[in-house]
Amino acid sequence: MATRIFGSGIKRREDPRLITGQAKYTDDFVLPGMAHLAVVRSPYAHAKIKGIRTKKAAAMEGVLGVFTGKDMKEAGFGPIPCAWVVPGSDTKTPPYRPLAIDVVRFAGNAVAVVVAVDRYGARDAAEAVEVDYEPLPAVSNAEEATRKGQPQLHAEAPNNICFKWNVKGGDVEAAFRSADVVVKERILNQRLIPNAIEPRAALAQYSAATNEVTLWVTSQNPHIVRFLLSLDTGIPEQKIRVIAPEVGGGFGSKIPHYPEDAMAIFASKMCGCPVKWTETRSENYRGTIHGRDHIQDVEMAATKDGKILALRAKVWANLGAYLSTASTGIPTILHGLMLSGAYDIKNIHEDVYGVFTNTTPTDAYRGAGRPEATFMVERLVDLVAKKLKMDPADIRKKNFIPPFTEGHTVATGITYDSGNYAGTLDKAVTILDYPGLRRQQAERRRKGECVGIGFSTYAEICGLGPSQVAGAVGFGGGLWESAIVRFHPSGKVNVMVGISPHGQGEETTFAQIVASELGVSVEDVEVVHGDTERTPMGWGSYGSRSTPVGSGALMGAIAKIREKAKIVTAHLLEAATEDIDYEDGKFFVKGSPSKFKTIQDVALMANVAWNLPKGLEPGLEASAFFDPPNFVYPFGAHIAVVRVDPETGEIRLERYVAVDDCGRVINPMIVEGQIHGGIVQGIGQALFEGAAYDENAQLLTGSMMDYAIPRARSFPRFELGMTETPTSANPLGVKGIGETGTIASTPAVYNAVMDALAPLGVEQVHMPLTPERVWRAIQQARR
Ligand code: MCN
Repeated sequence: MATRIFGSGIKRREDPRLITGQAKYTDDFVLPGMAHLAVVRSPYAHAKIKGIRTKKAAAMEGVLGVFTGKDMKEAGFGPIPCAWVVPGSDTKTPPYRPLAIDVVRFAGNAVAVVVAVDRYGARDAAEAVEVDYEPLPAVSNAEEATRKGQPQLHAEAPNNICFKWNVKGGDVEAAFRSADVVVKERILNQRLIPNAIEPRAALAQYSAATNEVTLWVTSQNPHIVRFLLSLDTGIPEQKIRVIAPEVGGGFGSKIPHYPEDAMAIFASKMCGCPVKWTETRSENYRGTIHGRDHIQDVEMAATKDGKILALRAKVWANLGAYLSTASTGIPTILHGLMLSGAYDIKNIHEDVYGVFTNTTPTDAYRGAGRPEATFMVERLVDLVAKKLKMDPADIRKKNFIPPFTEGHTVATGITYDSGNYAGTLDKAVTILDYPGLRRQQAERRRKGECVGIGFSTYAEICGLGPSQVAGAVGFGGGLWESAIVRFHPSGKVNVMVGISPHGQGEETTFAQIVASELGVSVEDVEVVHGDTERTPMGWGSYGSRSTPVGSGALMGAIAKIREKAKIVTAHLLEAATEDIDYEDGKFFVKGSPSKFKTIQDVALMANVAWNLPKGLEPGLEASAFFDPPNFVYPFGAHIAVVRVDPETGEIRLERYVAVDDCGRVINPMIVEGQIHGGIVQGIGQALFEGAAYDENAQLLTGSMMDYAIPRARSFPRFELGMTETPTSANPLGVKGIGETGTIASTPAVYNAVMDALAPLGVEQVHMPLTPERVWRAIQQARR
């Protein structure tokens, strides 16, 4: 049966294999003669490598080889490329060698690898590698790292500054001069550690005879990894096959091309056998990218009746010890350009310093840049409201960009596609019964309870494309997508896509699109992704782009299939092609719907080619590329209700209302799932999570015992609503939804807690709002 393109909440077809343990992840692959790789990592955050003694390890039973950075360099393996260099900022790109040669720059920096016949032997031998280090002073705080006299990480980056970038729109100075009120805050948008259930892994099979390699890897974007590997391994791109089998969550952390990808290939080449590396959880905490880590000094200017005039900020963005694949783009393009949020703020100025420190490199973590922007704006809007004694909902409404469908250019220079911000807030406020809730709050406050209501009305940028903009903002790749739709003689379909979903559900939604648009059942459509040899080029799944950009390519291929099907039908029914119409899987002669061919009839005839129009190519297959004309800008209103126990500092989330708008919704069940997961991750930042380093830049939160991630029992049932404001940036009018929850929920919950604590005189607590921090803040305010 044909299905609807929008609004069918069909169940995710990927789930049965995932929840019954039948899915195959990188670590599940076992190849004949496969060896295992273990990585020797620096225990110091900053040190000179005086020497590495490998003999003892090499002599251990089962060890096939022990290799250092020098060996890798001699074998022609170069530094890991950074794919994003911010234009106009004089970005410093010091080499990121997969294995450090002279100096280590963060605790966890790899210095050697051991290959052995089994995993345990490899780990034991890795411990027997002796490295002589000369420890150096280390720095982990980005602002501190820029000060004189601090340890220097890279000779080419004086004062550890990788880049200085700014965004300016309007006349900020004049706006601040004319303002009635100015509010200021120093925000520490803390470092987070992504926690995908599946840790990273890489399995390389190199053939010396052909100089070809296959790499199974935990990646969100195998085509990008192949491209970058061709630059650092010296193996030509057409001889590299990258396969991302099942990937157990990424949340951005599996975008980068990592040193271990190159190490596995190098080891396979050196040892002449397939080599597998799988991360331990503690390696994951130190060796996989982290996210956020901004120090933000922010000011907002407004009139006395609550009209926001300007936003000014200075940000120190911690990049870690080296540049990861996309790290420089996050605090600049994805953060700085979004400082208008959902509001009409005419004057904006932000200076961003990208700073090297002796910490794990940072890169994209769900939301990437937009959570840091949204928190800043949403917090400052609340501070203005507080100062003016305005209701936080009213001040937002007063400053929203009015509804628009044809594009709206904000002070940072970008053009939002469409929006109706007041629409989502109105709906959220209705779901919540806001006036009633405020009355209840007043009542409960009188009884001594600390209850707070917090708002976050966001607009975000996703659906990453167009490629022209990617080039202009320094991204070293394209941002288009491609798709192939292939009909088999039996009428069944394969769809090959360049995107690489890893939990988001496009195997279902893309099948839903094909089924609805071509009249086949969802079960007859197989979506193939995640293998550079089986799929056409694409730039991957991140930045909530798979649907806005990937569906554009899919719709292009579908249109071509329909056109060809009309030609074949016209021939078979002896009619003119322009007289053929299509509806519900049937191609028929206009006005005579009983004279028709199904897509399955056409697929059979096109494939057997017994009776086709003269000159028409056999086969029913089409390929299309889609480069969107703009990004997409989803938006919404989230409201949190919390209760704080003033005696313990414990926070209980009582209600959470989220009304989001991601344009037209393909699969509401999947969209709600994405919003749920996103909200939880954002609240993780507000209440639980935070990476901490000590004065020697040692990670103190290096395991799940020390780094708190949210659990299901911490949350009430989320109350969700939707509005649908289509975009014109793609044929289906869809915007991304994968990150909105994370972007919106952190400030909503934070603002709610601050609202709860306001009567006690608490003005600021740095995230995460752990009971201890909240309790201390209450004690301090009481004093
Ligand atoms: N969708 C829809 N209608 C829309 C928009 C989306 O039905 N209008 C559906 C899509 O077809 C898809 C899902 O919602 O099934 C998410 O689509 P999209 O917003 O395009 O996001 P991506 O597929 O590009 O996923 C990336 C996004 C990001 S950036 C992070 S980080 C993240 C996220 O998705 N990481 C995830 N969600 C995740 N979910 C899981 N399970 N695991 C991760 O690692």
